[in-house]
Amino acid sequence: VPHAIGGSASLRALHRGAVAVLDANWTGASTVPSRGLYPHQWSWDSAFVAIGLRHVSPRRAQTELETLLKAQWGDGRIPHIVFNPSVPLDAYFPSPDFWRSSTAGRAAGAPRTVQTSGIVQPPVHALAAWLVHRADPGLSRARGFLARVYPRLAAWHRYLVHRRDLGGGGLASVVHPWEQGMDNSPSWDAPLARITPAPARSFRRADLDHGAAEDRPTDLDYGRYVRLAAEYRDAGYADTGRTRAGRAHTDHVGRTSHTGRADGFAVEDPAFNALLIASEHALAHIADELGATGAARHARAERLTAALVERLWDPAEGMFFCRDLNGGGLVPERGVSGLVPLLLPGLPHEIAAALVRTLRGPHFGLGSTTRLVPSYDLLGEAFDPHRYWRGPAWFNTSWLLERGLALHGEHAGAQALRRAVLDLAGSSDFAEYVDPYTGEACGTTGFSWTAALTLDLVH
Ligand code: 2M8
Repeated sequence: VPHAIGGSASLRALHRGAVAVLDANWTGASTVPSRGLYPHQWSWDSAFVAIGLRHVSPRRAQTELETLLKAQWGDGRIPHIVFNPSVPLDAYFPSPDFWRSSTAGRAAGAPRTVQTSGIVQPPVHALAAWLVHRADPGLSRARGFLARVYPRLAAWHRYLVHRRDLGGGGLASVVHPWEQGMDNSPSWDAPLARITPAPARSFRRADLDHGAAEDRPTDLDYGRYVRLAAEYRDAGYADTGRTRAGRAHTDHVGRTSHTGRADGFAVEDPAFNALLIASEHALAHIADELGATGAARHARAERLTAALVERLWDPAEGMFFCRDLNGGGLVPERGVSGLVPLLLPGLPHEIAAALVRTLRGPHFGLGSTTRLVPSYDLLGEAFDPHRYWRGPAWFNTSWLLERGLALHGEHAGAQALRRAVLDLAGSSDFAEYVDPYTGEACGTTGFSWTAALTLDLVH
């Protein structure tokens, strides 16, 4: 256990508190992000949870990932939510009767026995599986953990690289803001503006039973989320014909096409792709460990890194941006997503250095005006220190950037960020997110990934 952070007694208390949160949110086979607001299993939450749990129970960390992977679809996608059948339908919206995975997702190979959503989340899983293995290789080998998860993780990456390369430039696209995980980021405002919202009376927001309205997305945002998800569902969760170019192609080969209007949502996001790349490197390590060779996977990860730089890097701004495939071009909003590629080992040195400068500069203020990395540009017109992914600081993104800083030799910066994560996780009662200036807790408390990533940084 490291020193500092107010001494080892408070570190021990922090450790105990984090373990208590994860115990309270454990359902027997997986962990809910939060009992009230998010009472099911979420995909990238579970990956972060496993990364923390491996320090206290490698067995439970393995189970967390295995439970998620059991809900994988035949086409390789890992659904963003796996529903707990014992939770009442009205406890979370959208519920299984909205997604109708086992019927609407049949052609895409949705499982029959478990209900899931039909969209995905960032691919942190192979990275998590590798870190979980390394925490207790003996247990992992005895249980055949990697041998069992490897084919599923490989199918997941195959799905993203082949079925989701909607822009044709080698990167994976997201087709819904919930897929990228930063639901109401200002980066989505322009691509979402084209979407006609579903009428407010057609759904009921269960999230407002648990979270303050001013900390959450707006009703207008939700109308658009619902419209996009319903359209994807009604198209059988198929990934063809979702961009202008894709639709023209679909028309040409004579299949039933949509109208040819660019009314969908298809975005290449820097964090989503950076996590795919980090996970592809992890998959290479897993292949090596299993006696195969990871070389082809490392090479693929390098190709993806080159595509990321080619398509999303802006040298003048010193950060990555989202590419809107239907609106054409980079979205000029500075989101924390554009800094996350710092965690990549294969990043050119000058890009890593520029990202560190941007992180410390006026837009993110790390080490000067902010305590943790804000989710969005402090100077941006849409900045709001309390509203979800439009400004507040989240613990998972700071954890990712702490790794990135350490990887690129910024040890003092990494250490300061680590200390800030631990301080604020403790003082906010493991909040979902915090005001980036004051550290005041927002959203729900007792939030699983905050507790799990705290554990990871305590160890
Ligand atoms: C938030 O997203 C869900 C929809 O997936 C919601 O708002 O209901 C996001 O913060 C997402 O990144 C996270 O995985 C999820 C559960 O913690 O909550």
